[in-house]
Amino acid sequence: MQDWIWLALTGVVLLAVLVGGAIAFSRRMALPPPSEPKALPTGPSTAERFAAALQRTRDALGGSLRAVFGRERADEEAYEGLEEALLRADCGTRATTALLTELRKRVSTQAPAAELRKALRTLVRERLERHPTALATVESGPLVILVVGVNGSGKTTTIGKLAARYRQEGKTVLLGAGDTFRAGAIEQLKVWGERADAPVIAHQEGADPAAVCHDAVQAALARGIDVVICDTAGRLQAQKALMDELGKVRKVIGRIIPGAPHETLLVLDGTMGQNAFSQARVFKDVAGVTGVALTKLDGTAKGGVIIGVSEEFELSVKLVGVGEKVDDLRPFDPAAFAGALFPDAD
Ligand SMILES: Nc1nc2c(ncn2[C@@H]2O[C@H](COP(=O)(O)OP(=O)(O)OP(=O)(O)O)[C@@H](O)[C@H]2O)c(=O)[nH]1
Ligand SMILES: [Mg+2]
Repeated sequence: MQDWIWLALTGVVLLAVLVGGAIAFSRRMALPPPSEPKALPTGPSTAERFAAALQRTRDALGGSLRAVFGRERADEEAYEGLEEALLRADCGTRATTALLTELRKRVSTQAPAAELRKALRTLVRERLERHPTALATVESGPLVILVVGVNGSGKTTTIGKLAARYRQEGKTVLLGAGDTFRAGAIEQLKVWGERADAPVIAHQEGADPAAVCHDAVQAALARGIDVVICDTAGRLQAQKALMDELGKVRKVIGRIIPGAPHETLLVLDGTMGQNAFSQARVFKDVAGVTGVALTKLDGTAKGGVIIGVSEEFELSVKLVGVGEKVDDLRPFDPAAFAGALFPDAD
């Protein structure tokens, strides 16, 4: 009889240990919990943020444009003034030429120069709308986004903000700490991961970035995550070996999910001006860039880069950074951008 009681007691204890262990294990594996979307702090609308972020660019353009638009006729001198102003705002020669050629067709030299303002606004919007500005989506399985760019352009910050945006939409997000090169990079991404409520897959400093991205995508698949965003170390477009490394990362990701990465975002520092053009040229070729995130628009008078890069490389700007905070990333909106750059009155 006593043996029977001991046997039953041992059975109960064993069962409790097993069930407890299973619960603890499943909690650890179920990352992230299907928690409610994290709301971003509500702030001004995209149009307002664009207008504020483009203040410096507008100021730089302002004086010369006022003089152009104030002329009696859209004559040769008006066009010369316009050309100078667009080049100064870093639109680049190709975009400037294309804009002026089209404007000449739309606005007669006999028309008041004031008509140029509206025509330019419409034209800039139209040209920017030629390329899709929305981020890629996938039917099923994780959407994989690879983020590349030169040192300090704002990659990690943009990843953090983007993760927060997806979380706000109710999507689950996982981050891959593919910058194993710079000291503190992994920690920085983890801080953003915590802020955005997105787990981070990381290896040691110095590890192979392709291996990290591999594990991140695998983990996202296994956990049924909606979006995986992989960080990479900053690299100069002239560093061949480092540029080639991006090719390897892409290949490894593509082997797990054919067609991935679905989006390769080139993060360009908006304050860089002309250098952004050479970055876009090399990264587009080597890393298969599908879109641009232009950061630090709030701190630059060179916002025309958006027009230039989009025109020259047929690359759409998809995201714009307008500050350092978590909600300071906006989907690119050509109408809001053109409206803010060439307002009806200034
Ligand atoms: N004002 C402003 N600052 C920004 C923006 N985006 C990023 N930054 C700042 O730019 C600096 C560099 O950002 P990171 O995200 O660390 O850049 P990174 O490209 O990851 O840098 P590396 O990893 O060193 O190559 C940080 O101080 C950011 O706060 C933006 O849209 N506006
Ligand atoms: Mg970084």
